[in-house]
Amino acid sequence: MTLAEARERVAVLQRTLAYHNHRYYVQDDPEISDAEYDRLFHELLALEERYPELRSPDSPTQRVGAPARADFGPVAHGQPMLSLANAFTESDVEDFDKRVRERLGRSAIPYVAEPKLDGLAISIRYEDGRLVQAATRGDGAVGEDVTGNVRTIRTCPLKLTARRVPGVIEVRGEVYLPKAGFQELNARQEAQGLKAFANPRNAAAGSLRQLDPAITAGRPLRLFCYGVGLIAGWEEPLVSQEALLTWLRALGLPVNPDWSLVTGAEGCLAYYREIADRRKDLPYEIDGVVYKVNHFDDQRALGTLARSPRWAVAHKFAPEEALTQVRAIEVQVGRTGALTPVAVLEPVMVGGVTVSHATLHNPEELARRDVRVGDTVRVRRAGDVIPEIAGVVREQRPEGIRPFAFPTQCPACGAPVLREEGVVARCAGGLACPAQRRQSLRHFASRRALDIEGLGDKLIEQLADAGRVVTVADLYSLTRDELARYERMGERSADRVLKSLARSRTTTLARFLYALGIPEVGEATALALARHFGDLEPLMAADEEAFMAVPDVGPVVARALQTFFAEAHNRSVIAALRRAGVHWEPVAAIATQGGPLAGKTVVLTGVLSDMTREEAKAALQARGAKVAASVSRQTDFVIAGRDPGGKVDKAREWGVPVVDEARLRAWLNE
Ligand code: 9MJ
Repeated sequence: MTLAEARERVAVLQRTLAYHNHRYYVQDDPEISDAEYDRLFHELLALEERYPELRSPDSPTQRVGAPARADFGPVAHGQPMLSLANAFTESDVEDFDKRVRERLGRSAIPYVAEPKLDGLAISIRYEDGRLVQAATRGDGAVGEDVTGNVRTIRTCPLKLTARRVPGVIEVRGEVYLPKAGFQELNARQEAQGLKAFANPRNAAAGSLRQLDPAITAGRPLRLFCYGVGLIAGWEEPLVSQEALLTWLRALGLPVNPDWSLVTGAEGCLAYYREIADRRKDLPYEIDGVVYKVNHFDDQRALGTLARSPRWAVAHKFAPEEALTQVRAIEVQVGRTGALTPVAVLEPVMVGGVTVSHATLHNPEELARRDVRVGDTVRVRRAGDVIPEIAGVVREQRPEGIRPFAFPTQCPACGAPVLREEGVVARCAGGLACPAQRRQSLRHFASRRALDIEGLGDKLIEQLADAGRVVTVADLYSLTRDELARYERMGERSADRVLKSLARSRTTTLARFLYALGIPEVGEATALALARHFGDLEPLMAADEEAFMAVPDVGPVVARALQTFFAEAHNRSVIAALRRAGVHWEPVAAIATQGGPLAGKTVVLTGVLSDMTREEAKAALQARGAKVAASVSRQTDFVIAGRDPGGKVDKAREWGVPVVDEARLRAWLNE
């Protein structure tokens, strides 16, 4: 090869590798296998070694690691984002209207009726007409920052177009994928060999939670606005939902045109029927309609319950059903060995989504319904939930088919199946069962547990089946060379897994407890345990009674905890994890890093009911917050107790979010 030829080849390789790097790290959507990438990479390395003058600083061989990824920091909503109570029947709607009439002491109530989009609720904050922040609903008080992604939604204005706009406005709406966009996206996913999304809602949610706005930008997301939260710097009163929708449009925001002003329950129900008729022709997916009392002074008079307003209700469409045949019944093995029967179905469309599996919950439920292979069944899907079998069409049962015989041996390992007092059937194999091994590894590595990126299903399956990784502690002895030899792996993937494993060694006690996969212990319980005991030693030394002293831990969970920690095998896995370097800060010491309060400037005002101002101040500072005496533009939140006084008015004027004591307590407990 001449120098000229080498120069040309190096240029091609550099460009090609840069492209595939971007696909892999940034788009999370590789086009070529790791092995192919490694081959190209090594070809380039060899050429650059032979001709050092061709090695440039921006060559892929000179780059270390992947681009940094943003995260979804917390955003406190200036006004809570409400959710809606549900109505399922006409009489539920009549009851709703009756309650409204009685409370207001009037009849013939005007309502605004709107289609209820099946998307993702969002709050978008404009300051002086410019989009400054967008957040998901979260728990209603605090959501996740998705500004970069919302900015890519083509129908979402970055700047309000009206001549006069409020100083601050939080616009509330729904991000969704139109039906056509959903089909287009899924066709693209499939063409690229990626998994199709089950429904438009999932697709919209997945798109909005992309770490790279470039990906979100490629998704055909849309927005409809239907409400407001905080408004500041705006003198004109808003009198009704009808006026609000008109005003939002005038500001340049997209508003669904299919709303209508109706009167009384009768008007609501007529609207419902009309929309139900038009549903399949609408360009967007809906799961019902919403009725809102039109006048805002009536809304204020009615007030809001814990999470949802008394002045609105979501009238949901009935779940959709379809008939299909049961091809097979499979028994899946969970991480704790629980066996779940699942019906494998002749694929069928249910409400616009293809369904091929339905859960049968547990052996008792399966026996009660007597679902058999070959049966014709009614499959039901309501909104987001996992499809289920609503019933068997007995008249269509073929002759001679037998009831399903629930296995007495685990289908994955052959160990005996134990039937516990309740309804659960469990494989007795423990970690000798490859299916349980796989599931416990999957759980351990999952995002909310130790978050080991790159340790995917395929790799877990190979590691577990080869017997290389039996307990989760074995993960930490994996080497680069060893990992790179597994199917679909390469040096790059091996490095990624090792890097994530190294990162996972530093964790929190709550995550660690959750990751252990103790039966009955979910994230919330793990957190409560971590807070109560502070560290692992006192927790492992506790007895049932001591566990019961933890908030929300009852006898069942206490028993499960004691059984788990009494088991010698579990203790040895925990010891091995610690020897491998897995560690955390004792809980009381968690202070200034991360957390919703780190680096925030807050102002306290009013009387707090379960701590003094000084105590609150110390607790806030311990979590990295700065506590200021007065409200300014730099203030992130005002925390208001009883009788708060002028600081809250000042906050509203500046558009600074005001949160209550319950929110403060939640943050302090985080
Ligand atoms: C949807 N999902 O289309 C509301 N919604 O109002 C409409 N949601 C809502 N309104 C108050 N049209 C809380 C939620």
